[in-house]
Amino acid sequence: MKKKSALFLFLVLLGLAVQAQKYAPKVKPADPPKPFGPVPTAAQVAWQRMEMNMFCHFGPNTFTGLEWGEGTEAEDIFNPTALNCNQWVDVAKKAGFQGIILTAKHHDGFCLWPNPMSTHTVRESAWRNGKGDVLRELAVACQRGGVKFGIYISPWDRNAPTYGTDAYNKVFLKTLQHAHKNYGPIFEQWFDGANGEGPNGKRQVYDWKKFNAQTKKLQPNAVIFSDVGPGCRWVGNEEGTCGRTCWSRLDVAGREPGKNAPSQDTLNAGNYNGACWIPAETDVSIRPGWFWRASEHPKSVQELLRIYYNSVGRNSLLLLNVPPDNRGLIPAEDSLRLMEFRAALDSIFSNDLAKNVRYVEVSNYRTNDKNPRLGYWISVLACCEPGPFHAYGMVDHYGEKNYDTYWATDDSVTTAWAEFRFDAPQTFNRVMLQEYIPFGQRVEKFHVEVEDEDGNWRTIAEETTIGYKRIVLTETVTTPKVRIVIDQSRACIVLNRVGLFLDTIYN
Ligand code: FUL
Repeated sequence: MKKKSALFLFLVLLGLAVQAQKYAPKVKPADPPKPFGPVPTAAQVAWQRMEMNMFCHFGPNTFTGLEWGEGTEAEDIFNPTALNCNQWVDVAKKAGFQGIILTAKHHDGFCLWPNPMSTHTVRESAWRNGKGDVLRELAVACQRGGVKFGIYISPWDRNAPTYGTDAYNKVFLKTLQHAHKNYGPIFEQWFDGANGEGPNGKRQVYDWKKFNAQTKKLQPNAVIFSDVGPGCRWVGNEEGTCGRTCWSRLDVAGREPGKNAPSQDTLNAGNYNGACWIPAETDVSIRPGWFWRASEHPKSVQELLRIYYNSVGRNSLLLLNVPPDNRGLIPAEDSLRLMEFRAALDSIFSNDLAKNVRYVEVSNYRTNDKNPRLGYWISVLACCEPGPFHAYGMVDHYGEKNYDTYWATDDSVTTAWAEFRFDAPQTFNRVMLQEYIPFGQRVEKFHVEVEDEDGNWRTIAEETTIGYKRIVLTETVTTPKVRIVIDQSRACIVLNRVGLFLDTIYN
């Protein structure tokens, strides 16, 4: 009987809630915000959301121990004894990488595929009697494993006889064409900015317009990397450190990779008023060198976590180089280190304490309601949800999974706060924030406050930009209330995620 009456009460309440929803005065939802400044293409948004990709430097240098091959190495030098790209993909997947980029041709000019424009390729080597093709093996393995595939092709070529003349631009275009037409879709084309002398002592004047135009035509979804984009930019160093202030905007008019690229500081922080959307990519190696050497070893988990926080946590994508060895396999010590890194990331980020939020209040949100309710209890009943644009969308039951729900303020409101309350105090030291970048990057100053034991608000972090993702490292706090305060935004605020985490590993 007791059970029955509880059920009856529940049904009555549910009925009332549904009725309340039905008869609540209907307010037409506000319009979404307008984009601000340059905005990413759909391909750039998809690219940024990959967050972590694996770089593979592999070629003659793997066998000679050089970082920059001379271009005169005998083709037979390249002779991996047990190449298995499925193993690379397996390691990448288990580590949580979404894509793999292979150095199909490094500065020494050696091509890991039988490029008809060159006589310095796998075809001329004794490896698999000249029938091997690393690009093919990796493209197939990536497709099989559901990992995206990207290509690094160095414009600088220390082997090509035509390098330094007009003819080389045509050779390079044909080289790109061959790689872009025969190995399926690529998600990123990596153009190295290094531009030294060719075999005849000359430097090349590159035809970047044609290189980019042809790439866009043959691989429309590929994000093009270089010092100046157009798809994404070098972060300005190889240490794995993006600027604490990082705009995904850059001015590139009149600039070219490797010649008059922006300064390394500018690449690191972007341009506040940059005319183009060219986000930062942080490329760094798990080992001291880019290529494998028996004498070198992978970085520690602590160092990898530092790199993660300084790249993914600072509005940049992380491209971590994990070089295969002279057998053509990712060495066990590197894959073990990556598994430890993955386990550390999972232990930190799999438990988002923001999921425990019970009440969300904002100082403002976009609504046509003249007297809007600002605070909401997180509820399972749709009738008690505030509709789009309340900060509720950053933490509710669909907020984390649904990238496209966001808190947005009125057009005129560029300073605002969102408060998150819990039933019981939560202990954390990482605050994750995300701006909804399809509408551009806006926030230039924010801080985080928590309520201390005496009921006073205390600031635990003050930062500048957010961008696609910002992870703020704070002291460890235990609190029932957290406030995200946006002090300055360049247009109305648009945030789609807040996360709170406890990291007990990185120090
Ligand atoms: C640099 C190159 O010179 C290095 O060898 C490496 O490939 C790195 C990713 O880019 O510019």
